[in-house]
Amino acid sequence: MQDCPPPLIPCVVERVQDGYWTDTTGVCLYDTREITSFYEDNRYNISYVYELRGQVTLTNVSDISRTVRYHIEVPGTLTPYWLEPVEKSSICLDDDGTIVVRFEETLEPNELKVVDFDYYVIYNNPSNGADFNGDYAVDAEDLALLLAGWGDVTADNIQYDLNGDGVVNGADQGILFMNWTDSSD
Ligand SMILES: [Ca+2]
Ligand SMILES: [Ca+2]
Repeated sequence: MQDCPPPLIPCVVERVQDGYWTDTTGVCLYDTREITSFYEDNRYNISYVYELRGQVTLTNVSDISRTVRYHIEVPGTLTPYWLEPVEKSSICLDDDGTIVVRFEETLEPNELKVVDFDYYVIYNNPSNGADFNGDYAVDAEDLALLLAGWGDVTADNIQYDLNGDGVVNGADQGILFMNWTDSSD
């Protein structure tokens, strides 16, 4: 975990839900600089992997050289609290799970810079892989999937071979039961 850069003045953003992806368009117009962004991420569908990709355009509209900065900030509250990040590309993660991506370019008068980006965070899967349908619970739905994939491993059922011994059987069912999610309601 790290201390991420402090927030900047918020821009005008518009978000549209497009199935798995959330599409964001951002526009910041100031006297000295203009920033536009378009990106997509799966902030509302994080199932062990968070993905963020898109494009930011930074423009210096003043008549002196200046540094133009822009942040994309994704609240950690959109991530289930028990997901622990284990691997990430070069982005910042705060203690509360907030994801911050910082763009910074020093630009000459009227110069613009287009930045394409593609970032990810991989979270720990605390179910040892037994949450087959990715709904954050190991329950009867996952058990049904494992039972339907019973037998020697093929391309169709390999995900249910939790111990990797080439067969889906009672040993894998035992691992699933060990990771069964306690009911909270
Ligand atoms: Ca599940
Ligand atoms: Ca097995």
